[in-house]
Amino acid sequence: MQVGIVGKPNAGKSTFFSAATLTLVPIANYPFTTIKPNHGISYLRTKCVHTELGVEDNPRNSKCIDGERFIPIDIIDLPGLVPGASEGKGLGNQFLDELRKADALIHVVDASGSTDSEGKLTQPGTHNPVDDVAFLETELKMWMLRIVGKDWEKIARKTEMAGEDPASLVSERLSGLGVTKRQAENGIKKAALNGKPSGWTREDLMKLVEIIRREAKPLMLAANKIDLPTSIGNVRRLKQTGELTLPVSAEAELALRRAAEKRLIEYKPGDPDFQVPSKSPVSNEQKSALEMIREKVLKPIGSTGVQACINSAFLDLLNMIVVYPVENPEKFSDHAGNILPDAYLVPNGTTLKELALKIHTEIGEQMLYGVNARNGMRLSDNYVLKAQDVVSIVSAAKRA
Ligand SMILES: Nc1nc2c(ncn2[C@@H]2O[C@H](COP(=O)(O)OP(=O)(O)OP(=O)(O)O)[C@@H](O)[C@H]2O)c(=O)[nH]1
Ligand SMILES: [Mg+2]
Repeated sequence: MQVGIVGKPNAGKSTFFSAATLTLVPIANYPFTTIKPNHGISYLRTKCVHTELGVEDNPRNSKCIDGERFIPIDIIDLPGLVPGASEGKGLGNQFLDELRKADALIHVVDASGSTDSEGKLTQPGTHNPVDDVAFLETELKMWMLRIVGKDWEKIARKTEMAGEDPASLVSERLSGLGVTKRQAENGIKKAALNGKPSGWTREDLMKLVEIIRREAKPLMLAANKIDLPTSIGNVRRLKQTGELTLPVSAEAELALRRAAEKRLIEYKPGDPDFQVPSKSPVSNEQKSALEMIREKVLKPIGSTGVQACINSAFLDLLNMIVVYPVENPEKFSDHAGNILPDAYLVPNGTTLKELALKIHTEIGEQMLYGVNARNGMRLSDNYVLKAQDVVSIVSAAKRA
């Protein structure tokens, strides 16, 4: 699974990325600091079931720290986009193609209003961040339009002659972006495009890609720089756009994670607070900087918001759940005896059979039945998985 970080320059995308991945990337208070995309690994955080089941676990595909399961996800930080990027302004939108594989997007917005629409510093509170939401969505739309609309009339005619349906045409053109035929069908219906595709205008296509973008690349807002006083009112305004919006201080998260890495504090991504161990080598200066984060960010918003965004991107935007497949339902283990080895992120609505196929094609194809490891009850292959399920799949196929 992959999430893309987008937004105008100087909004804090790379700070968010660096905080989420704990990697070093260029960060600076001027536009276009990032000139090529950064790829990294971050983690979705969820309560691990091992505590509830009363066992010690040996995670393989994920990590378990203090009863919290961290499941790896891919994250990409893009160079900033400015209004008119689709016509080549700024760095243009040449990097949007990097988002082809992204399942969801986090739009990092400078909620403090201290950077203008091109990311240049301005008096805090003077820029309205709501404007950034509209322009970014326009750029995404133009990106998709460019892909779907190239030689549209000619290609649409050809497919009409071949008797191919419009949804196949649209989904084929956007298949590189992971757009499915069902999404194309829904889009065509919602955009009320009834006539022949060769007759669809640019406006028709624009309407269509806007709808498809919302489904295929759902987006949420990270209202960043919440530590600055001008952000507070703007978070409310950003929420009014109707987009899922969470308050964030990427800078605070980066500072806390770096401090934790140096063992100055105890802190895990997503924690509501940090602790200073008695033997911590923290200086007075560091202590007061950390205290400031506590007062300005952790206390008012409950966390720095970075982990909350990553979780929300998968659990809310993409409506996914975490499940734990095991081989031995009594021991909650795999064949090597590792307890609760894997945590899988799957779309809500996934059946046991679909999970089995995801784990291994043959195991899925030859699946006999499943077992709910919590109570030993048998589950049929069309059982719809629930969040935090621990399930065993019994198959005629042997595991390697
Ligand atoms: N106060 C405050 N400043 C932040 C926060 N996050 C980032 N910044 C600052 O915002 C500036 C821009 O940060 P970057 O992470 O480089 O921004 P970007 O969006 O990646 O910018 P480009 O790469 O130019 O597109 C830097 O000076 C950061 O220190 C935050 O949560 N609070
Ligand atoms: Mg950057």
